Amino acid sequence: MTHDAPLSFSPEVDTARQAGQPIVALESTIITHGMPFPQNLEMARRVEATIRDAGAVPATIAAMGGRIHVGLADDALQALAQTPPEQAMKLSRADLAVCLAQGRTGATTVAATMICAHLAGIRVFATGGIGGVHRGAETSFDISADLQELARTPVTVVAAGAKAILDLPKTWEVLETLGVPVIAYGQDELPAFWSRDSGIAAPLRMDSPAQIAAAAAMRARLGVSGGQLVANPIPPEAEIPRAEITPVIEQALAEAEAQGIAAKSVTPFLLQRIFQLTGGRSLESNIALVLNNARLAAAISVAMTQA
Ligand code: PSU
Repeated sequence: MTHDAPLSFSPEVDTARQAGQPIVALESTIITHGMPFPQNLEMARRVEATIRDAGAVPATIAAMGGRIHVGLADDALQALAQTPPEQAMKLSRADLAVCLAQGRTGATTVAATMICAHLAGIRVFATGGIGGVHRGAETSFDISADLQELARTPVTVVAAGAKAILDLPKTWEVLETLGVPVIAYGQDELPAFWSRDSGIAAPLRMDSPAQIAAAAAMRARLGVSGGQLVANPIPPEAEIPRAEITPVIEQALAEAEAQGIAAKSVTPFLLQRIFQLTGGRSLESNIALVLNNARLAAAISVAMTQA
């Protein structure tokens, strides 16, 4: 590799790397901008424990003090969880280097976490839901950099689909155009974050971690750049059915528009508003789906190291 990235590994992740053990990358924007304190901290700890229970090592990623931290000690996780969103940069491909060069604190989105995971040699990453094409993108041009990153960086991302606040059909269209394999796990339809179904047929379906690991390995052998997206449906007991969540999403979107919320603030605003409108239920679902994705990502990383 030709890069000279300022990476700092936690002792646990460093040991795992040297031993060739399975590692799962985790993002930090979900902690700083995606969930309120203290549920964000509890979620982050439970996700890490879930990955360890499944036989892999968790590596939560964040930028601090001019370095990319890969694996956070519990005190760093706590500090991050208590950082007000306006004090942590929400990092994507465009601003990761700036944050590091200025020694600021930054939380990594899906796009930035993929870049950092790849630099660290980690091939699998678990999150909640990726960013995508925002509703009204035909006039706002608001499309998450997550999509472009999936097309460039060879990391398998496990998510419960794209967040249902987005324009899901347009999001899948863009991923198809970009050549990103979108794999529904264990069902024929794409999931829709809080809901298991979206009404949209999945382009690809796989039913085991081994199949997903084999697909990533073959892509590497072909020299085809980019990652793959595994769309893992939320467990049935935790879902909010589509008919119930749709009017809530529409209300939150209307409020965001009326208040002129734009750019990086849109997703955090909508998640927070949907949390209020559902009396906290959307957050419980969000945590359940992240844990479910962590379990699958760990199984994929185990399958990759066995291949
Ligand atoms: N998954 C969640 N909650 C989140 C995110 C993912 O359950 O908050 C974050 C990820 O970091 C993702 C970002 O990259 O939301 C997308 O933000 P935007 O729509 O502004 O690109």
